[in-house]
Amino acid sequence: MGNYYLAVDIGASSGRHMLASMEDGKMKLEEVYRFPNGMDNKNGTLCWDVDRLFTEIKNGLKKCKELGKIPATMGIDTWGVDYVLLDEKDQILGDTVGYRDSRTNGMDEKVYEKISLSALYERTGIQKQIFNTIYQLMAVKETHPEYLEQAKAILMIPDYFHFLLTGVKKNEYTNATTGQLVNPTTNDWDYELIDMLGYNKEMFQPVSMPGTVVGEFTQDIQNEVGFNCKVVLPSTHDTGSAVLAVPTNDDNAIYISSGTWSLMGIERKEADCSLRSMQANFTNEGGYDHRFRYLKNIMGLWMIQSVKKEFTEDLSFAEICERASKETITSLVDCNDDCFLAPKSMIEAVKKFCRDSKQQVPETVGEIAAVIYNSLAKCYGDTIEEIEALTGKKYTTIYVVGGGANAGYLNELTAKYTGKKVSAGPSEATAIGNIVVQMLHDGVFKDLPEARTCVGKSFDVKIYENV
Ligand code: ADP
Ligand code: LRH
Repeated sequence: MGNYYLAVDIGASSGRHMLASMEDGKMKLEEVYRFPNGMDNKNGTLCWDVDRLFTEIKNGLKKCKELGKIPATMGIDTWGVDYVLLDEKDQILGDTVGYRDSRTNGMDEKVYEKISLSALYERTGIQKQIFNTIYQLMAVKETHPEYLEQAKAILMIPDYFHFLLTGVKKNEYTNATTGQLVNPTTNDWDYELIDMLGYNKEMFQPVSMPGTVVGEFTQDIQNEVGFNCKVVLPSTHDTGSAVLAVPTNDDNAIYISSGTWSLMGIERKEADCSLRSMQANFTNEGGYDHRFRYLKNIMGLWMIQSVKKEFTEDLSFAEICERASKETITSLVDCNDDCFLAPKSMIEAVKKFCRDSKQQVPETVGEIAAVIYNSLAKCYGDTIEEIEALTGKKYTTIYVVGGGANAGYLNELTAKYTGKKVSAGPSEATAIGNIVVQMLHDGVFKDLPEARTCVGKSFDVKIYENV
């Protein structure tokens, strides 16, 4: 038995500790701990409870100790764009506001007073999302300029947890790029842009690549969890990790990292920061081995997660899929409409969209879910057409990874609306991709293609075809 490697993968809807080891040339994965996640409404502001999340991280580490499975290395990934500002005593300044909070409303205009939208895209390659770190920092500058002045460090959420574990502050590259403040040619902070916007340059740490050692557990953490461990940076942006576990080395593969969001795109060696690409709303997120994820953010299963919470019946995701599959309603909504980002009621938002666009208004659980699943799949179909037009290539297979790979009904619809073959799985791609980088660091694989081949033979995938 070789080493254990631990991925702590925290998505917007849940977090989990996954241990991996190699057995007979295959990767074996074991879930040791899972906990819920979501933004809390704190006096009208949507916030992450980072203290609770850190307690959960330690709980999962204690579980490894209990099982007698001590990892050689570990790394944490989370959703992108969110961060903490730390003062000189390493205390968080203000709340840890989540990306769905409305504080960024109008912050785009404030940013464009300093730099135009197209100039911003040209120098970062990052798609405009009103919640990008660049706009969040503008909201801080407008409402609490003193926080920016006092800040000695800005750490993205996984960077912050790594700091709490090791006492070492690092800004990991893949997650840093989601903020729209990194230059895709130098792969470093765009200090000129940061200056232009009047953000405090001093708070940014040097950018570190995935595979870099952060450090070992502090003595306090060792005492609390019962062991020491080396922390190695994975691709700390969850999407960056998920795409590393797409089980193919085919350059003509399209993936959907399907969870709270659906991230649909391809991998490229160079960023496309052209006007055409900006107009199509594609982004170039930084990845492991200088591979860019050229993709589109699609609202994703957040819509299903939200209606599930509102349904009076307590149904599983599988049951919701089942109900939807029996419906004949043909109404469709535009999943990327801002009205679905953080509505008071997702059910009402979906109904209103249908009503306003003069389509049948869904009423039952099955009808509401059917409208959402069909609309997502339709959006995948439209996005493929855009990718094919932008790259001038034809693609045959869509690789769906993440929790959404379990949604069989959605996979069938995806095959139907795109006309492509759908390969679904692995559903724990993010944790696997996180571990892949740790294993590459440890010399288990010589390079990423070898790791992806191993992922392909270690985990089951299901194929869906439009018949
Ligand atoms: P995140 O990492 O963003 O929190 P996950 O990758 O864990 O999200 O994916 C969670 C989503 O996967 C759920 O919101 C749900 O829609 C979908 N899902 C998971 N299991 C199933 C299932 N058995 N059937 C249908 N959908 C599922
Ligand atoms: C998916 C994700 C996505 C970001 C969003 C904030 O979890 O990281 O890539 O755009 O969350």
